[in-house]
Amino acid sequence: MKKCLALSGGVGGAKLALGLSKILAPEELTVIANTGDDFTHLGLDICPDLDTVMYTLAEVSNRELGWGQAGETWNFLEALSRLGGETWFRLGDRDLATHIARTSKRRQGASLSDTTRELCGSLGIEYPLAPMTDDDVKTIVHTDNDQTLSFQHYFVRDRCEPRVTGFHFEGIENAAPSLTFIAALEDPELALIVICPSNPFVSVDPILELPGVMDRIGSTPMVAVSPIVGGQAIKGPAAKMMNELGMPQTATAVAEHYVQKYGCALTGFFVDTEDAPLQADIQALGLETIVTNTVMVTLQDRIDLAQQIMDFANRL
Ligand code: FO1
Repeated sequence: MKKCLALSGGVGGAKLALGLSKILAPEELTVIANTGDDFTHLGLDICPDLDTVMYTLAEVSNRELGWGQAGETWNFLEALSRLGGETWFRLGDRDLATHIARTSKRRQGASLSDTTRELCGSLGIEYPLAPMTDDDVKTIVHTDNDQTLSFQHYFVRDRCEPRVTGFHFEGIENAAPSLTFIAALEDPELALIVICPSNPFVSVDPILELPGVMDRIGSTPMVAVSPIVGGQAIKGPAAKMMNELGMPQTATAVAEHYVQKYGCALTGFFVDTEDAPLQADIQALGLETIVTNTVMVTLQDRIDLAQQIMDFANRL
């Protein structure tokens, strides 16, 4: 059996995870989501990337917003606004139920992994989805006026406007991968690790930099899908961050970032047909470079990309 471990941030990763879930059985696919975006807001434990993947796998995600649930209503937020509450972080009514259910379970002592498993069960998801860690890891954004911002303040409150100079992941040195993550990495039938098309700096790096992850990857083949197509991110601030970090906004620069940090482990790199001219440069980094459609508009796009990735694993 060829098992796959998908590492995901938010929207882009969730799309590919859904595609993989359509061609693999539940015992063949584990999805690990970044938790560096997580924060406590209005007393609620919010886990954006976990929720985006969870709602996507349950096929109830709000595809216009990229977060929360389809058909969302906003009565809670309007009522909160009337009471002078904080409304910069928009919580829809259905989404609010997830945060309240999760927070209630967490306050009773449940781990984030156990809570996620219960929520996924309630949504009818058969595929294992787990946080990268059950410990507290927070992505902190460093900006050019020597400020540090929590991720959600940077991403939502300040609309990604501050110029970034770097990041650090508070608490990561004392954090351990979740048990589901470790079990997937140590599974002798693990055939492929997929770095989904997520933000390299704030979605992928927190997952791979967790102590105990890289040394467990060992010789397991790992591929990455570029989140940059034609110099742009499909969604989110990845290209803007690359520019501010002095990197070219190209798929090649993403490949270089991964090779520099995780070199030996990376075997292949998927770029969109628009970036076919970059194939030779990326091959020169020692990566088998596959050119295909990586822009997932339809469900079939998600499935086709997932199939291309598993075909790559079968060729190894
Ligand atoms: N992103 C926004 O740009 N604006 C919001 O108001 C917002 C609310 C929100 C509520 C719940 C949730 O799970 C995610 C939410 N996000 C919002 C996205 C969130 O900022 C994530 O960090 C992104 O998905 C980036 O990964």
